[in-house]
Amino acid sequence: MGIFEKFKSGFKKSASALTSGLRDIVVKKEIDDETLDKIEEYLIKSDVGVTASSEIKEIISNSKIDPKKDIAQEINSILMNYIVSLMKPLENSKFFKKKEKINAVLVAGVNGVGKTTTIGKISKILKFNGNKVMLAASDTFRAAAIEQLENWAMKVNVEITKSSQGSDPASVTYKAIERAINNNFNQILIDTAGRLQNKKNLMEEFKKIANVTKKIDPNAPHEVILVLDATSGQNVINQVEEFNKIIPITGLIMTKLDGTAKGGILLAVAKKYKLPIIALGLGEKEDDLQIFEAEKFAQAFTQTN
Ligand SMILES: Nc1nc2c(ncn2[C@@H]2O[C@H](COP(=O)(O)OP(=O)(O)OP(=O)(O)O)[C@@H](O)[C@H]2O)c(=O)[nH]1
Ligand SMILES: [Mg+2]
Repeated sequence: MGIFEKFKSGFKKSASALTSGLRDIVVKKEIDDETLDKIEEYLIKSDVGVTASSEIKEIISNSKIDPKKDIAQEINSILMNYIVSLMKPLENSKFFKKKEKINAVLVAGVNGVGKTTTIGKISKILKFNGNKVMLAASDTFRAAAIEQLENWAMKVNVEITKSSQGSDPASVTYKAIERAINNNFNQILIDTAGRLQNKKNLMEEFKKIANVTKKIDPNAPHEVILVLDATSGQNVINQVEEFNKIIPITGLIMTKLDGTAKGGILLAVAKKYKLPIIALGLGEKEDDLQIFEAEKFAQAFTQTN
């Protein structure tokens, strides 16, 4: 299976729910107000978000759709154009390119969203692009976290700096960056423990990890990536909001799009925050990461070619 097919099949649940849902609504030959309302309601139910849904409704209502054409298909292509124009500016493929200077990437997110797995997958691409990659095992909280990251380091053949469980995550981070700089690494990916966005002390600890990087390089962390789990639905909005308050997020990665019909949430996040989208997670294996491209996402989401 090629990467686009994988991407498309990963989205099957979200996309077929959406496209067949729309097809069921558009039964008449013309789009009247009742149909427009149903489309909007359906998009909101699909987690696309109120703002984007009402904009899409507006665009459909202002479009002169030829009743001789397949109306559901016409709506699908309006949806596709909408997604591309919203998300094209959010692409950031340069994230994966070779960096000349040290690039410290802090990876954050609530529990179990896929931070550690995503770091493994990202490392593989970064390394392939000629980067010398160091992982920092700064999740010292969960018992198996260090070992899990070590397994990924071994699998994709990159370095890791670790400490013992229960040690201070900020000090491991410091040690890892120092080691990376002294040994000419150009990428360092910092794995952090999962934390709920409403737990104040854990969010303070996160800030401390970010601040310690600045002691070595005032511009660090160069990237702060928030990992979001697509199966969490509307809750991801609140996660972006709260993490962003603690330290400005520079990019998003959405995982588990392979196992949910709730992929529409990415549109809602894009509309509300306009944050760069780095990549999408479509499975548990090392190659199950798609660098974000708006057209591909739109095609997969609307199941068009
Ligand atoms: N289906 C699917 N599973 C994923 C994806 N990304 C991660 N997972 C799985 O989700 C589970 C949690 O992944 P982790 O990488 O441990 O998540 P984490 O955010 O590091 O978790 P904590 O460190 O405990 O907060 C694991 O079973 C992963 O294999 C994805 O894109 N798709
Ligand atoms: Mg983890």
